[in-house]
Amino acid sequence: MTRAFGAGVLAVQARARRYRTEVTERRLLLVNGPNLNLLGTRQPEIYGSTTLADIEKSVTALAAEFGFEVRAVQSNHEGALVDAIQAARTDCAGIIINPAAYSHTSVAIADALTSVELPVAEVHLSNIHRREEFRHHSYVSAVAEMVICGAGAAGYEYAVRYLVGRV
Ligand code: CA2
Repeated sequence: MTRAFGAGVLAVQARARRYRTEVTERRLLLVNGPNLNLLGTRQPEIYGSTTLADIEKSVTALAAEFGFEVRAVQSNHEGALVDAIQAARTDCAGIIINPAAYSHTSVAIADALTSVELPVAEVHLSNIHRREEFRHHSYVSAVAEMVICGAGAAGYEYAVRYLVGRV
């Protein structure tokens, strides 16, 4: 009786694992941090004229070519970004993140990215190393597998190509 129950539990766990594996391999989390909701409306000389909606659409379309879904999240709030990253642990295969200003300040976001144990691609539209000194350091870069900056919106597409080839 105990054995049968035990076997049932194992079967359920095996099914759950199979399901989680399938889902995990087919979804990327795309995270954009504070003020990136304003993309395309101001400072086009630095950030270009592409809107965040354009970026989310092109990332989604490109990922779909490789059989991946995309969950897109933008928030101006650090805790909401941490929550979105934590939620990806069980159902995403990788994370593309532009942490925006939190790149330079947030140990919490870096810790969340470490804790989910997923490959992380960090994207910056501008070349942060050619800008003010305070933008030269990113806490996220230390936990990201790949970092791309200065390529504009195309940087997100490079990140998709990296992650789908990686997972
Ligand atoms: O170059 C990037 O992608 C940044 O992550 C953008 C952040 C900045 O703090 C980082 O140093 C580099 C700022 C995003 C602000 O986005 C705006 C977009 C349009 C208008 C105003 C702000």
